[in-house]
Amino acid sequence: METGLNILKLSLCVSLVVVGSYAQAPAPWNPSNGFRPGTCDHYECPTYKLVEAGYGFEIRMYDAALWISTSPIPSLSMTQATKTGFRRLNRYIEGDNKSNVKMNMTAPVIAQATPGRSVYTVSLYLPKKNQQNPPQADDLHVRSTKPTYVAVRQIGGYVSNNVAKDEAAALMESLRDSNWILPIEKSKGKLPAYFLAVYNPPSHTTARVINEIMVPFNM
Ligand SMILES: *[C@@H]1O[C@H](CO)[C@@H](O)[C@H](O)[C@H]1NC(C)=O
Ligand SMILES: CC(=O)N[C@H]1CO[C@H](CO)[C@@H](O)[C@@H]1O
Repeated sequence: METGLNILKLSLCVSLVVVGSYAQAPAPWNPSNGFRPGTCDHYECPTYKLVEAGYGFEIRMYDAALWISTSPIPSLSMTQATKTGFRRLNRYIEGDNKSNVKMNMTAPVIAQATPGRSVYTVSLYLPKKNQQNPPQADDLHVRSTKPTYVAVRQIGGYVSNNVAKDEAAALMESLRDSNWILPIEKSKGKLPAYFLAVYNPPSHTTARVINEIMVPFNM
């Protein structure tokens, strides 16, 4: 009896470990439905044209945009750095800036990994209304981006550092046989390896979690 119970406990443990590791593995390559993240129905998001809804990936062409960015945040965890950065950007949006201007919250919050270093830059899209004259802040930078191609993979659930890395690898794998892989490979080194885009603010616990891995590239 005692032994039977222990075996039961052990098999329960093993199956939990197996379920746990399945939950970490990237989802299979489903055909992209080309839908915009739902958060963008309620918050202003950077605009783009859908170029291709592929199998496991989406190619988008983002319009030129203006962003407010933190300085590089040293952290061992991309998720932690994103939270720290978001807190500062949220204060900026709420009026903690040199012009004391309050803005509307936007989405997504974007974390950019720096290859080979444990530092992350966290950025938030500036509302169109405030792009003409973005308020300055001592410790934040206004950055502009040119129109950019981006390969995207949508992911649900909590994103740890390892999930972000695995999903970025899965995105690249799904692009392997497409015409996009050549320009992506050619852009490597000139552009950051990947971004993590987080669409639901930390205060939204009920909304379905959608995050995106983004690989920018030039044509
Ligand atoms: C926020 O967005 C609403 C709706 O678009 C707009 O009416 C309002 O003026 C905006 N507020 C600010 C502070 O920009
Ligand atoms: C970081 C920064 O510049 N913060 C300023 C933003 O605006 C408020 C209100 O004017 C100032 O008190 C902050 O110092």
